[in-house]
Amino acid sequence: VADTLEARLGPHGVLPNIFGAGGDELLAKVRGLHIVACGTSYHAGLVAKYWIEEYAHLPVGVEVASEYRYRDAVVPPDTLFVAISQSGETADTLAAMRESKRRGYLGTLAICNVPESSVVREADLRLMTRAGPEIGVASTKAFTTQLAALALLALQLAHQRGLDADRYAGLCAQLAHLPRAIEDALALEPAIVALAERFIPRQHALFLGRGVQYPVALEGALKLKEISYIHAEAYPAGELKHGPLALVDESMPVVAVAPGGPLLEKLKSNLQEVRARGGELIVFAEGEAGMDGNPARGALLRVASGGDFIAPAVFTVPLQLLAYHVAVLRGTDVDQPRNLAKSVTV
Ligand code: F1P
Repeated sequence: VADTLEARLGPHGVLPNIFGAGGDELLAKVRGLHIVACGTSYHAGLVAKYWIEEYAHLPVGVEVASEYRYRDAVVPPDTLFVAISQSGETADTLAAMRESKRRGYLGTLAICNVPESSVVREADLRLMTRAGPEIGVASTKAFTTQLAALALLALQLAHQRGLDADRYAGLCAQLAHLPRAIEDALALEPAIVALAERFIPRQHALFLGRGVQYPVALEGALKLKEISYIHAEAYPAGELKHGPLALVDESMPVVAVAPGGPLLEKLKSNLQEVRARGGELIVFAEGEAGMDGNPARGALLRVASGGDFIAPAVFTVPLQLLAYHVAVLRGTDVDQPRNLAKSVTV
């Protein structure tokens, strides 16, 4: 993540033309974005939607690439097509980008880790994530570096659209702090090893998030599925009562990723619903969120978010560590999960 930000985020904000020659001019014309990606990269796109809509007030659509090209997407004027891909060779993402060229977008932007990849070569603008080689099949540093790159995009768009200067400076300072905040999150590892034990006898787990932490819950559930083979699903916590609550009993671990701001109170009341049904709550939170009244059953892991803007990238790390340690304890191959390929090129 430090490499992703280096020479791109200066003391006064995002540096000029980090998206390529003419990039700033093109971004200044953008009136909306369509983000298309697969798997983990799709979850990064969902986080970017929250950021760009909140800070730049631009509408953002996010879609899995495997669906995008098989439907007639409506493309409003001056929409930017954004492809996110670690490998830059994922067949669905590449095909979606090629299809986008027939659909009248303002231009295409690739957020990618491999400079010589097809997605990068064919895009008008590009921002390399500089994650280095991904050894494992399941994306981990690919995701956090994609978030860092997308945060730069959100800041640039917001700045161009007149975001208040103090707020812009505050968000830039948070982003500059992200590498350090991730180091602090990595230091939670011993506590996470202890948490992982709770999942060993389990076959299922629910992940809950709210706001920008909902895509982080999706990513946490995906990591657990991919490398430990525990069936995990993620929901926005407010959706619990619309179905998934029926699954909750004392054998269901429920992992909650607490948001900052007013949504925290909303999450707490959602967690009461889980507690009332005997579910085992495992809460990742900045403070005491959701654990008041019942510390006996469940666990609280305190994460220093470094601020609401960078919180999704920071909270991802303990969830990745959780999936990793559950997989190690269950004896699965964390680098090469069964049935999966690093790059899905067909
Ligand atoms: C997309 C992806 C990864 C996942 C796995 C299969 O790849 O779904 O997120 O971890 O490796 O492919 P990419 O387009 O980001 O390379």
